[in-house]
Amino acid sequence: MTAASKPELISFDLCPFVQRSVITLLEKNVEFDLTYIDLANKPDWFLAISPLGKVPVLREKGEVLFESAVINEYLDETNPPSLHPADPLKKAKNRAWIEVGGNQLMNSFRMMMSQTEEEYNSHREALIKGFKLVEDQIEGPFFNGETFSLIDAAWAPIFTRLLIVEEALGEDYLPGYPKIRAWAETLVARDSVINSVIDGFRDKFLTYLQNKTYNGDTPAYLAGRLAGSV
Ligand SMILES: N[C@@H](CCC(=O)N[C@@H](CS)C(=O)NCC(=O)O)C(=O)O
Repeated sequence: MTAASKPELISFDLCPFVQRSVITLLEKNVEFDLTYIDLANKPDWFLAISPLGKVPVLREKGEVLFESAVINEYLDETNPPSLHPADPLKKAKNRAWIEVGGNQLMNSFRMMMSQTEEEYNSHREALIKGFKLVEDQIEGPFFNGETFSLIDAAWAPIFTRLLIVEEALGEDYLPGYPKIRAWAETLVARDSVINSVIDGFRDKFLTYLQNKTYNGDTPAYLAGRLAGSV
């Protein structure tokens, strides 16, 4: 592959959805370029190609792909062997649970961005409830057993962030879910997951949460709890 034909992933440095695609590219040993943008100040060229104004966007062969799950399916099809289970029913179920992973990412994001303790507790409850049905789906050590799959790439970014915040706050976001806990720990220790985030991710992520304010300069709930932890 020549340098000019490398796929280009448009990214924001803390984005979990981008991380899903970076993990997939790394698992498949695909050479790629990462272009970072500031989501608070989206460049015109990005708005001109991104229908939803969201990252990740993959530029490939002069075309534009968006939506992390779709990008990952494309990367999977074009870079065999597939990271999906071969059985169509199992594959379909994996895709459905990838969708649940997107939902859980949003639940954890809402929890972390909460303005007040009340809001935080309500999002925390939704997050923990959202894990309930997943617990019985995991074969371990990965979702489908011994083999790393696309669904593992989709869920790993949730655990990258949750485990950092758990450790910083002394929280437990996986109470009574031993299989999810073991799955999370397996995923965050994997090379492709470790290498899918920027250097110093932990501190940058905690600093981002610490600096979160609302109504001008009121610290968000976790910003208050995390004060001084980085
Ligand atoms: N469903 C999308 C979600 C992507 C997403 O929400 N990206 C965030 C950053 S992590 C974004 O670009 N937000 C910008 C905005 O909403 O204006 C995917 O899976 O790719």
